[in-house]
Amino acid sequence: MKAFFNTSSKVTRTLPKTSHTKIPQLVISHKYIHSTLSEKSASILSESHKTPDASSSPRINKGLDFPGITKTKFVKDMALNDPALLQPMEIYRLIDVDGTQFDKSYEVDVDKDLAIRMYREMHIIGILDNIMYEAQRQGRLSFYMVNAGEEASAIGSASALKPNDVIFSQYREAGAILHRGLTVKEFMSQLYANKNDHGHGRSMPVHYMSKTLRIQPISSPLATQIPHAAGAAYALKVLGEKSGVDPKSENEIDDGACVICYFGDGAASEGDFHAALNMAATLNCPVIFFCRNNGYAISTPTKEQYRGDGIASRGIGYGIETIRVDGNDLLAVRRVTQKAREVATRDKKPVLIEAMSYRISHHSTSDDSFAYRPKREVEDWKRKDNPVVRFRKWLELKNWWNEDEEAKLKVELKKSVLKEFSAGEKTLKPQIRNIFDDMYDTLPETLIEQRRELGEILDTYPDHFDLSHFEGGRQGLGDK
Ligand SMILES: Cc1ncc(C[n+]2csc(CCOP(=O)(O)OP(=O)(O)O)c2C)c(N)n1
Ligand SMILES: [Mg+2]
Repeated sequence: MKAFFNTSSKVTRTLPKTSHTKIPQLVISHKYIHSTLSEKSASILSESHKTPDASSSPRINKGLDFPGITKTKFVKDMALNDPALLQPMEIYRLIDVDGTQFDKSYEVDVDKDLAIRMYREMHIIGILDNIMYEAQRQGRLSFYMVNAGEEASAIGSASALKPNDVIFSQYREAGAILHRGLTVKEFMSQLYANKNDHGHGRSMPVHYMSKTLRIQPISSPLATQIPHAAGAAYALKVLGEKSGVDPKSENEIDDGACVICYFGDGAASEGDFHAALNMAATLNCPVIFFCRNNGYAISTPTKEQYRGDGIASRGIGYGIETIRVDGNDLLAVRRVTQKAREVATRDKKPVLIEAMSYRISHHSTSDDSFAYRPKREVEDWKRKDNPVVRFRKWLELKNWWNEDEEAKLKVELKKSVLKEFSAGEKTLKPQIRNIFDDMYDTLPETLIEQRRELGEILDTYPDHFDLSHFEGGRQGLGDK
């Protein structure tokens, strides 16, 4: 056995001395395989991508063609493929931590209006987070999840989408939802489960949705959105859905709509993730899988979640074009998502993006992260690389932003978010009949019976059930 596994004599432990160490131009590609395997394996692969030459290919000489793999060679040297020898996938960065342009080869396609809009959105999310976190602490809200540290990933990616692209989100992508057009009032209606909530108050806070904006409802069980997203993308392709933009106005071809599916590194540990990626790859679904790798799944750090090269390496394994991006760099995220969108819609196939970031906040209001990570680690991240500060530095270098505007913006936004907060909190809850409605087209006998029983209980014990906060009060049950 020992001899069988002892391959060290055949394998050198040095990493390949190629150009892989420098940050590449924007390439979303299976070329990762070439750039990450040991030199020896990479050369085998690149040769195998050439048109097979019957005289030099032992496989063709022997007339063999295994159906289960793409074309490769037979070798005499037996060696295990050791992932430790692979170069980790690089991270694309466009703007450096100090706000200067890192990838100077690219002309940023964001004008002042869009830049300021996205910067405002980053602040709206921050203010929303602060207010709602405090509201939960004061017992005015049951639950909340903060987005801090991931504003750039959410807003940058959403800015690359077209109106008919469907958004499937996990829960920490409020920035994407805001950018798509959900108003602060709508956020508050969902958080307070009031009568204006699109979900009729049935879900816990942060489960946003909007049919008109094509934002699918957030679902608590992790990763369920990933196969749904693959399926939705397949449907868009089959139905030939357009992107929703007048091609003439944008001076471009409309290759159709796609799906973007957000999920965390932890969700990528679920079986649904694997099923979805394989389905999307084999059925050629136009879906952008957008993984936010923020280092934690609640208290489980990524180093305890997996041994491979993050989540990106899994895309390659499924034959999906993949790119890793600096998730704290809004403009880099926008650019890679534009590229991913182009590939997904034009070539009708999935693309995987892994956005590297750090979860600054506790997981949720039910979590105290200092029980499992040092405060110092969080403070370091906040200080050294904050996506909002990085974007602001870029804006300032362009002379599009200054101290005064910053101060004014914060006051203005806090005022307007607080206004919606009070209004949302005071608005009546939906009619109580909503707990029975919408699951079935016509209410079945069993549910009619349950509704009748509930009415009886409410009538028997009126002092125990204060229905004054629900629209229509007792009458809102709709049983009489
Ligand atoms: C199927 C399932 N298992 C466990 C949970 C509990 N849970 C909620 S969020 C979470 C961590 C998810 O981490 P990640 O996907 O990395 O997202 P992040 O919170 O870091 O943004 C877990 C384990 C759940 N909601 N669903
Ligand atoms: Mg995570």
